[in-house]
Amino acid sequence: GPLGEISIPLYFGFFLLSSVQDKIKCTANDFLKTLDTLEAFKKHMIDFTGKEESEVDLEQYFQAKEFLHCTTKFCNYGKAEGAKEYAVKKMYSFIFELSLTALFVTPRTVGAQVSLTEEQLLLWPADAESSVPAGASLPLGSRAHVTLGCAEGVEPVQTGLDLLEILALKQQDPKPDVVEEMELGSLTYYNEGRWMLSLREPIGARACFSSYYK
Ligand code: ACK
Repeated sequence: GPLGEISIPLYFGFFLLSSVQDKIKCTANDFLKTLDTLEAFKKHMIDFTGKEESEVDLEQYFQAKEFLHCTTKFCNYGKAEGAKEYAVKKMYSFIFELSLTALFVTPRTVGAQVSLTEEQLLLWPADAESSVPAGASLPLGSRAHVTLGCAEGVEPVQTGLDLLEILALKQQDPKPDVVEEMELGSLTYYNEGRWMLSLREPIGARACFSSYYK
C-alpha cells in the first residue's frame, strides 16, 4: 500500500530554535551549579552518589543533549503503535512558542517541563501518559518535556517517565515543603533524588514542529 512508501521518522516533536537552546542550556547549567551548593541538596547527595561523604558535580554527572526538543510522538520508523496514524498529521515546520514551567533533576535525568497550549495539545498523542505510575491520573500532555541531559548509561526516554513520577507525587501531596526559594523559583524535594524547580516566570521557547531521522 501507499503507506509502505512513506518513510516514517524516529520521532516527531517541537525542536527548539538554536538561539533558544543556548539560553536554556545556560539556565539549566546555572541551576545545576546552584543546586550543587545548597545544603539541602548536599544532605541528600547520597541519592546521586550511592555513598556517604562523596561529592557530585552535577554538570559533569549529566551528559548534555544536543538538538533540544519536546518529543510529541515516538514513531520508531513506523514500528511504534499508532505511528502511521500520527504521521499523517500536518502543521509541519510551523513555529510554536513552548512554555517551560519547571526544571527537574533526578539521579537519572535533567529536564524541563513543558506546559502545552490547547493548540499544541492537538499534536499530542492520546496514549503518551499511559505509563503513569499506579494510582495517579494525570492530564493529557503531562509528559511533555525537554530532555536536557542524562546520566551515563541512561536513555532519554527516561526523562518523561521521571517527570510523570514527580507529577504523580505532587498530585498525592499538592503542597510539599518547599526546600528553598531560589532566584528562578521554588525548589521542592520529592525523595529518592527527585528535585523540581517551579519557575516563577515560565521560559518562552520558540520551537519548530518537525521530525527526526537518524
Ligand atoms: O528525550 P526524549 O523525549 O526521549 O527524546 C528522545 C527521542 O524519543 C529519541 O529517542 C524519545 N523516546 C524514545 N523512546 C520513547 C518511547 N518509547 N516513548 C516515548 N518517547 C520515547 C526520547
